[in-house]
Parts: sequence; C-alpha cells; structure tokens
Amino acid sequence: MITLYGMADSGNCYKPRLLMALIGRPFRHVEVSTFDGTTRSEAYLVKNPAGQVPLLELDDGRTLPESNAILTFLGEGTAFVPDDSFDRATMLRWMFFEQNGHEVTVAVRRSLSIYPHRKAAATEERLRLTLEGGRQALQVMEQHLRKQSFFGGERPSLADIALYPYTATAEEGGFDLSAHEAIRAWLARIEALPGYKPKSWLPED
Ligand SMILES: N[C@@H](CCC(=O)N[C@@H](CS)C(=O)NCC(=O)O)C(=O)O
Repeated sequence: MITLYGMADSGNCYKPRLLMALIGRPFRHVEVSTFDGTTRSEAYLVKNPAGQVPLLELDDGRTLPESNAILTFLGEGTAFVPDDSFDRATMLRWMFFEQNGHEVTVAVRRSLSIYPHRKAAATEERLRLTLEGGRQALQVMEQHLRKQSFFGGERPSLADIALYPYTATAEEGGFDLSAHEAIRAWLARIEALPGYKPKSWLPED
C-alpha cells in the first residue's frame, strides 16, 4: 500500500489525503512533523532532502514530494483530471496559481499567525504583505467562481483539491470570507462531494 508522509495539520498534506478519500484509494499515513523535528531527521532527509511534507512513497520505494505533483500522480485516470487538453491546462493553471499566489500568502499568513515556532518570522511587514497578497488571491478566486461552479468548469478537478485546504482555513490567518459568497458556496460544494473527509481525518492503520 502506498505511504503518505505528512503532518496532520498541514493543508499541503491534506490535499493528497482528501483526493485519496474522494477516489477511494487506500493509503498509510505516517506523521512527520516540523513540531517534533522529524521533517529534519536524518532518516527522513534521505527520503526528501528538502525536509518537507507531503511525500508519497510507492510500494517499489520511489518517492515523490510536492503536493501538486502528488495530486497529478494520484489523479491520473480519475474523473478529477479532464480529458480535454485545454481543460487539463486550465486545471494546471490554477494549481500553479495555488503555489505561486495563494499558498505563499493565504497559507503562510495562517502559519505565521497560529504557530508559536513561527512567531519570530511573523514581522509586521510580512504579515502586511501576506495579507495584501492573500486578499488579492482570494479576490481572483471570487471573481472566477462567480462564473462557474468549480475552477475548471462545472466539474471538480485537481485544481479544486489543491485550492480547497488553505481556503477553508483562511480565516485562521486573518482573512475574512464573509464578503466572498462565491468562495463560500464553492467550499460547500467540495464538502458535499461523495467521499469528502475533513482535514482531521486520517486513515485507520
Ligand atoms: N511546495 C510544497 C510545500 C511543502 C511545505 O511547505 N511543507 C511544509 C508543511 S505545509 C513543511 O514540510 N514544513 C516543514 C519544514 O519545513 O520543516 C508542497 O506543495 O508540497
């Protein structure tokens, strides 16, 4: 069975967990965490020299880091990857947006705001910049979702799985979603998908 090394509270790690729940693919979860230093342990650095989670390990020992690369691998051949090449590129467009415009602002501001070990990095300037950038990213999402149900159109794709976790916890980072009606309706649509599991869910051993 494939193994997902991840941190239960991390949105990046929740992305592949959520996808595997939605497609009904069994996996083993191994908790590796920045809190207890295991992301930087010698044993883990052999698997991922970047010292980050998530990391997928296949039965043959091959490993794959980067949440959106993991989604791409796991999503192949499922309904979460469109057949049409333009639709597939549109899905990728939003997955790149998630890493370049959303994760670096919305997710980073949450981690600066809630994790005590990030306090030294949570300077006024950084909090201001991530607030501005995050608001801009959320506005882009809001505008797009006013026109369609999911990022790639009327069906959910990997882009929605990539964008869901840190949008769902954006308020923990000080973002106000009350005026973002389209985003809130989209979050509810994801939560209504068959097989959906919340971030707190981990597979049984
Ligand atoms: N671009 C990477 C980012 C991964 C990342 O930032 N992981 C964080 C948890 S959300 C991590 O491993 N932090 C632990 C550390 O840096 O020690 C992805 O999408 O997978």
